[in-house]
Amino acid sequence: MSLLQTAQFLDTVVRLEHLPKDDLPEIAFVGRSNAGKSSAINTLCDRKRLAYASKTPGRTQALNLFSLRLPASAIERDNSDGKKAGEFASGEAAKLEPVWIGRLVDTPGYGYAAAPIHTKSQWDRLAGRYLQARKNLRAVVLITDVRRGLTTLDEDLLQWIAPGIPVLMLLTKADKLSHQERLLALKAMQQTLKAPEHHRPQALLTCQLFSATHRTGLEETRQVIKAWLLESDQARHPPQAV
Ligand SMILES: Nc1nc2c(ncn2[C@@H]2O[C@H](COP(=O)(O)OP(=O)(O)OP(=O)(O)O)[C@@H](O)[C@H]2O)c(=O)[nH]1
Ligand SMILES: [Mg+2]
Repeated sequence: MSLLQTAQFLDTVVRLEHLPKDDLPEIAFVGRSNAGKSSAINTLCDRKRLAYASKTPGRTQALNLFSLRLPASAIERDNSDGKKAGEFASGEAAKLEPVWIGRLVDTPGYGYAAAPIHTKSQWDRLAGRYLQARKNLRAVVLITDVRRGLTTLDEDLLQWIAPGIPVLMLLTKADKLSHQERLLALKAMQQTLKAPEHHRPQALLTCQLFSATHRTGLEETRQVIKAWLLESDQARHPPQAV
């Protein structure tokens, strides 16, 4: 088992004041409406209906929080027992007091109408303010449909997120393209992201092919998220109720 498979639903929040008041790191999943944010969370966590995915665009209207934990022994683990840090046998979770490591946050999608992100007041009030003001925000997973490339709204979003926050862009629904088309789309996106207007060092803005249905890019994405959470200064906390 690994970190993301421990995810459990914590809360649905429509006002920022109701977010948890601890300092655990949070990874936000953001992107256009219907891009596949909730499906990506479900696949990454190996669960069918953890986050609510739907054919109806705009299904996710609130911030949905999912807690991640590890048995204490898995945090500082070296390779001596053959397991990597953050991995553990399934029985171990039950035996040991868990340590809460952080949270995944599913956010409402943007992009119903062709207006700049900051004029969409409902999105702005909740997801927009969350992304700009939440001190727990450790990193962002930006979900984009591999067939659409980077839209103006996604570019707006990149400007919106503080420059020091790392962003992993998942080019999802990769199963909809042929192998060759996928590689071309990835290359094109890597090129696009080098443009100076994105104002983010390359190490803080990476992209990855992904498919929730075909489980493409799953392990790579899990590793990135795990590293963000376990390398975070805030990651080591005594067990606490959440
Ligand atoms: N083929 C394919 N379909 C996908 C993939 N990921 C998501 N979908 C489909 O895309 C639709 C939208 O997925 P969601 O995960 O609900 O998208 P969302 O971004 O959470 O949508 P909102 O919450 O409405 O913003 C659903 O019909 C999913 O089944 C994928 O990797 N491949
Ligand atoms: Mg959703």
